[in-house]
Amino acid sequence: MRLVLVLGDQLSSGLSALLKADKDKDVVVMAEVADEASYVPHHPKKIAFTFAAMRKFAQVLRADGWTVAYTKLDDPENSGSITGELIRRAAEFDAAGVVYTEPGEWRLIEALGDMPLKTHSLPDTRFIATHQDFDDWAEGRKQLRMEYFYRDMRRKTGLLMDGDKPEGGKWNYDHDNRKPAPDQVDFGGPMQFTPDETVSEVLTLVGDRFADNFGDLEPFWFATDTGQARQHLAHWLKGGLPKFGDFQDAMLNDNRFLYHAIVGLYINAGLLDPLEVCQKAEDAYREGHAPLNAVEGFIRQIIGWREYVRGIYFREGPDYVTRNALGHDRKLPAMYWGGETKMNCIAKSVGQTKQEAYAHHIQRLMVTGNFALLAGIAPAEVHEWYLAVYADAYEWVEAPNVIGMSQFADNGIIASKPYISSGNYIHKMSDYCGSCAYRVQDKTGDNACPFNVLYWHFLDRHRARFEGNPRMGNMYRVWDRMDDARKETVLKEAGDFLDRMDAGQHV
Ligand code: FAD
Ligand code: DLZ
Ligand code: SF4
Repeated sequence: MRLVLVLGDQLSSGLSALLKADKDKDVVVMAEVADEASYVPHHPKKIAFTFAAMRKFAQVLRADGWTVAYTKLDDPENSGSITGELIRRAAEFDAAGVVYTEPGEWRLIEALGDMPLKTHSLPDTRFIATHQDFDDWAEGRKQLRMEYFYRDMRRKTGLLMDGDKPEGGKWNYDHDNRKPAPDQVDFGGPMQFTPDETVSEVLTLVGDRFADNFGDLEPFWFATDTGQARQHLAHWLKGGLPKFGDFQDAMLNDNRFLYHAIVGLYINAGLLDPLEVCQKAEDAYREGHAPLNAVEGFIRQIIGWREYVRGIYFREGPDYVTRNALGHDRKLPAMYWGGETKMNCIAKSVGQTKQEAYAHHIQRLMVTGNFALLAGIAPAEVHEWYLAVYADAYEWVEAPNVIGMSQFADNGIIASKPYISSGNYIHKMSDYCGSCAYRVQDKTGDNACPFNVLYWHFLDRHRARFEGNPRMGNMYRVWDRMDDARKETVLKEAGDFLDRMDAGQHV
């Protein structure tokens, strides 16, 4: 007999390791372990979600006839690591070896490969593109543009295709998306689930063991099994999808979710299948329930961006997370861990992250990510923060988004130019600035929005690298037209702001 490892983000009945195993002979190993729960200080909601979903998936497997050796975090025998549990279970069952589906993180891939057991690693077939598919696509290209990769994924899946042409005649309808924040949101947000017995037990455990981690454990409302995740999806397809595209980039003080799907955590953990999710979104379009701009935009995020960033993570290798092309070395300020800040956009994005283990894409990219990049925070610290605080964060998807897309630390593999903006963009897309202690209209002075001065500080200090970038020429031309006294004031105010922030002052 062999052991079949099922990790906390592999909770899918169609997992390649399960398909390869023999239900009558093999033993499934699942383990809640200190190593996984603390390699970064995960948000307590993320830990509770993972453990609850693991426990429920073990019940499903048992009901389906599998023998499951499940280790709870507080089991006295718990060795504290995935490899430790496999070695212990191999001795217990006299197993000939371990079969597993490739984990989504180099750290674990390496640890499993180094075990003193016979191992058999299988590809993770829950993705559309294999590593080979991605490498074949990337090979010989000067620039790895997501848009072209995405078109291949559309052809491969047949999603939103009209023969060999894209539905509606265009591949990408982003032009119709990205409207500013609406006055009213007519969707009530994600479906919320009352904790059942399994979830309640986990909440007690996590509350006891991870009380010091950043993040509110309760109220806890996530779906924790496939049935619930499907109900949640159906609820969103009906009420959220039709306006998903229009308001994809908008941010509001009093609405954390707008029209977002909040499905990343369910897909990444294996509770929902990405193709099933996309197929249901396409059905909504074909039935006339949702417009093409919304459905195409949503499907692009999943078969485009999600697959693309995974391709980059595995192509670039284990050192990707240590890259720091811009040489940034500032410490992550306390405001990211809930410390007070006068910047309302940061306070709101971090505040909802603390409460929900969730922020949507533009909050991640253009508020917390933008600020970290402008301020020159060490990318490794930014990466650890994102990996810890979001319920959908696993390194294969988080690192390319943070190291690459958001912090430009991979020197432009993912982003052709840094995602930076002054306060103006945040003002246009949100209602944050109206209730901020700073004034977004002020370009300099005591009350000026810090993004306004940091923006120029960033461009000025990285001039040698970016002034030749054709997409950034305009920015440098505007800077160059400013008179010297004004430039000096901007740079001094930005420097003073960073000094005050470093000194732990309330900025
Ligand atoms: P929606 O906005 O409703 O989008 C639908 C789905 O599309 C998402 O659930 C996700 O599966 C997929 N998707 C959208 N954008 C991306 C993207 N850029 N990369 C990969 N998948 C995408 N996503 C994660 O799943 N885990 C992360 O740890 C993560 N970290 C991020 C860090 C930064 C700095 C940025 C800018 C983005 C990050 N993203 C991450 C991508 C994106 O922000 C989240 O997938 C999304 O906010 C999840 O919320 P949702 O399910 O409501 O998504
Ligand atoms: C995120 C997470 C946490 C918090 N805990 C566990 C755990 O105790 N056991 C487990 O098998 N998986 C856990 N996970 C998910 C893993 O960290 C994830 O499988 C790897 O990071 C690879 O993506
Ligand atoms: Fe953020 Fe500046 Fe707007 Fe304040 S004024 S919310 S700091 S962008």
